[in-house]
Amino acid sequence: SGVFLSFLANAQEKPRLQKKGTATQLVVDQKPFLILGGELGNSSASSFQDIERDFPKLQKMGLNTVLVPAYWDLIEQEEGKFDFSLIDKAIDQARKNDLKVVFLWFGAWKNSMSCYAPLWFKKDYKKYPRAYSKAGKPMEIASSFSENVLNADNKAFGELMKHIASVDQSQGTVVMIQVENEIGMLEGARDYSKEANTIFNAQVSANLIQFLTKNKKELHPSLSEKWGKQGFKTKGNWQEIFGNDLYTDELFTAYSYAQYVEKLAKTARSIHNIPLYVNAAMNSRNRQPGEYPAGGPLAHLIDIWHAGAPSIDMISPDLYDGEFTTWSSKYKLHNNPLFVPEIKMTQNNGVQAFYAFGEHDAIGYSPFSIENNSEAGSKRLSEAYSKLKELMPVLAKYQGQGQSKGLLFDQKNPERIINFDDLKITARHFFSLPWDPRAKDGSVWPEGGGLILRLTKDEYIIAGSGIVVEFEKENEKKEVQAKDLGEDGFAAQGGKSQAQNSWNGGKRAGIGPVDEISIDGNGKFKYVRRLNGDQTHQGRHVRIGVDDFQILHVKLYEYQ
Ligand code: N0T
Repeated sequence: SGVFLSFLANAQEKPRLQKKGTATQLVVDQKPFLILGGELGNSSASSFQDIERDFPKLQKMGLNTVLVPAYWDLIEQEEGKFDFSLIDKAIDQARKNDLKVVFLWFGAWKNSMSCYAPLWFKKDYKKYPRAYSKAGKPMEIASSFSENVLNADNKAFGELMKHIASVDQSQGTVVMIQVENEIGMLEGARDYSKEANTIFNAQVSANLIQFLTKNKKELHPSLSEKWGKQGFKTKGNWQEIFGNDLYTDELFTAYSYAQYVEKLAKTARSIHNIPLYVNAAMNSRNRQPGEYPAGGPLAHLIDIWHAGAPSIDMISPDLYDGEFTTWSSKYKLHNNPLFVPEIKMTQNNGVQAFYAFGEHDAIGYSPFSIENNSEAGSKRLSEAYSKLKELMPVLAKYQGQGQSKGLLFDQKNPERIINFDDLKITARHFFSLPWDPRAKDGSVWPEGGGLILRLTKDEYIIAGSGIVVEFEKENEKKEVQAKDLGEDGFAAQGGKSQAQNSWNGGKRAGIGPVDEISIDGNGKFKYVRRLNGDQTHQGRHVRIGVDDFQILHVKLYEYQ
């Protein structure tokens, strides 16, 4: 049986990424997997009791994955002595609660700072030097230019990976690793230590220039513009090649962090080869490099990160500033899949998750400090996640072919028009229908959102919460929308009625059956109930109220 067991162990394929059209899928237990996640607050995985208390709650909330810090200071309190009991506890509790785990390596840097470095490391600042501000002030930020820093960090990280390999080789509970946390330089855009200054004033590495030259046509527009202003020079120091400004300092910082991270990534790959990513604090609110963590794995620095850290699979945004559609789209790039490891916890997380998967074929979505979710927030999220769990096999099948769109609406952006085939599909916030008192009484609209998936030319899945969708042929000329009518479909008041619609001939799109469905683990649709009459505005639209999440299966037809 030993032979048989080892066969089984080898047959367990490790979590991995695979390309499908324009999408990148995370494959877990041999199947494409969407991370319906949540990240623990920073200190919540530092005690057995907390882990035991919180993980069952997370399962109830509908998560399938939890993002858990792995703290260097607790793993290696004494130099060279490693303690993985908290890691084991998290893995054990995850298995008991049917959760997958992403470990976050809080190593040399956490939000730029080195607060998670063990005390023996912090105290020995001669051996483990700091980054310096422009004024020459040493900071609580380990220098990325120090071999000693790298070796100490890399050694502990390697031990962590060895430990994970030894306990998880045959199970695949740990699905990804985040290397460090929100790397980036603060107070200024770069380190001004002696080592850093020397490299800053020396020739830019030939490897970097080669990479940028080879990928010149596909560079991020902000980099290509900056480099272009200097005439795409290929020889010189950082300022000669990229110009003399703060953003050049930032490029330099990014490349140094990326090269450092590459060493850790290689260590991980050689021990236990599962997907690796780095996360970034955003350059939002008009801040300059150094006001936000400079040189982190930000979209405008993606090429620098790719050049320095080719073993990292993706750069992932931590989103705390709202405007989810704007910020998420910056990170779904031709060369980067979207994974949202952190997002501010709000009542809108559920609809945002739908949007991320529907619009960007996201790998996952994960609100921060998830164990502290309010009761109302937990309820919304668990409803959303349970529907997304059902949708998972269907989304996986259609990912990467441009068959789905995300919907996300609020008061300011209540509408989106989508074209598939010869259809014009108008999707709106549910409160664009003036029928619900909350639409007009001054209440702040909850975000409405979901996804629309084209199964075939006349068959769609519409899922989410708080949305209303109308179908018409592109060449149809409709002057009165359902929202102009009363809830009964009759003119709400004199003056605007369907009778005003002019007609230019041609075919019209009709709504056939609209069924609420559930979906089984193999992606098979199961009828729950037929929605018709008042629930489709007598065949005028398809909708999901703001208080529920639903999956609807819609068949269309055409008539003349
Ligand atoms: C995040 C988290 C945690 C409205 C902050 C976000 C986590 C780290 N940093 O709670 O510390 O470990 O990755 C920084 C952006 C906050 C902006 C808030 C503005």
